[in-house]
Amino acid sequence: MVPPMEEPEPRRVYRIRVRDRDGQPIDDGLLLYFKSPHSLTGEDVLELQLHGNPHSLRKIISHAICLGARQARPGEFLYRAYLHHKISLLKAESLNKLIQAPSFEQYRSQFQEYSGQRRSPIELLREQWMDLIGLFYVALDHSEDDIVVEKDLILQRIQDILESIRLYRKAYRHSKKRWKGFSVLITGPVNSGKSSLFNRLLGDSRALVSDIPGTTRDLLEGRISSEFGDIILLDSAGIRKTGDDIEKQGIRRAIKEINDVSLVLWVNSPDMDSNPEIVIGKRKTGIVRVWNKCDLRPAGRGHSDFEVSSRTRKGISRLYRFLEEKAQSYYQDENEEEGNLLEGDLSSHRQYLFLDRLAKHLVSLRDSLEQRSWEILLHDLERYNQEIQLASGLVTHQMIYDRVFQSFCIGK
Ligand SMILES: Nc1nc2c(ncn2[C@@H]2O[C@H](COP(=O)(O)OP(=O)(O)OP(=O)(O)O)[C@@H](O)[C@H]2O)c(=O)[nH]1
Ligand SMILES: [Mg+2]
Repeated sequence: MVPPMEEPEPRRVYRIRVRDRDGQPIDDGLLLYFKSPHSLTGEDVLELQLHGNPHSLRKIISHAICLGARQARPGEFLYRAYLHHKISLLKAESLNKLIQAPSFEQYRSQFQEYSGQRRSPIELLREQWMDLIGLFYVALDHSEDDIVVEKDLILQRIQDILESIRLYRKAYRHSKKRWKGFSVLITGPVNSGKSSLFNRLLGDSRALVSDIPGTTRDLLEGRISSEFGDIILLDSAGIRKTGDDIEKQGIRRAIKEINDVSLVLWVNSPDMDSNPEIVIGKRKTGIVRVWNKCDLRPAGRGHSDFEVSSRTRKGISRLYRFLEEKAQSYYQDENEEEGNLLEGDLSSHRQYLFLDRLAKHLVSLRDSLEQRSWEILLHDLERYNQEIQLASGLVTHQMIYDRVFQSFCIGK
């Protein structure tokens, strides 16, 4: 694929010409070689910088696969970096969150943690935890001397950690919605042109469009990157009574999203007019009625909030501007609220679950403080401590990490 060469010199940029199997040139680009251990993953890494045409890239990737390569699994580069001690688990989770930030404000806030300007909640809690263990050691080592560690002091420390955990978990529940971004569900009866509208708004042919009712059977996500933050569009299966199992599942997914999204676009058309009863039953506000296919027949007076044609583009830019305005006020409100929240936020659901376990341990420790000796209490603490080290990424545990990294984007 590249001209035969000796092992390239590490960290030097080479100009290359990529050829297909018949020797025909298909792209020009740059090649960089990072020799182990001085690379992101800690392994030998060959980086090709090519023009972004998807057709040439597909050809080059499939040729590389024929030569024995394979595509990276989700999160695999970071996973390998983690295995080679190039990055800690906390840092990897922080980076994953950084990449997914739906607005610049959120990105900036997360970057403070990622770049080390602000410590992560788990790091702060780990310190509080270490202080607590320290007190137990002092109590045990000096139980015969005149240094007395009051159980009240320990109780207070435990309460402090429990309170921090409560606040971090609360903030995370709140921010989970925020990190989802401004989301818009496109729903309505079958065949009304939901997927066509989705494609039109994205300026892309992402969703399949056909005149066969029931074409879309799953939730499809697309992002519009506006200057205020991302608009996350969800195309969904048309809502109707059906005997088809897969379609039923798709409809259930669409209905489930109705309460979770920021806004619902209920799309009707002349051939498929219906009331959004299902939606109205589930949420009272944030439902916008869109009349599509207005090139066939305009909507009746007062029938809809927006009249569009995904085919001729009529009314699309008005709807687009409306979504942008909604996104702007959504992100403004969210940023104002964020100011009232605790500094720092958990980076993953794993951390959220871990804090729940930690809180349970602390409660049982607190409850047994009076009856147990220092030795037994310390023994319990050591047991919990192993879990903390594991959760904060200091000890390898293959199964946990496999799960964590699976939720990352491909190759990141
Ligand atoms: N004339 C006209 N036809 C349209 C318009 N939008 C969509 N269509 C046509 O309507 C048919 C259905 O379009 P889709 O976008 O697949 O509709 P859908 O609501 O996603 O359909 P399901 O996924 O099956 O529920 C297709 O034949 C489209 O070409 C429009 O604005 N005007
Ligand atoms: Mg569809």
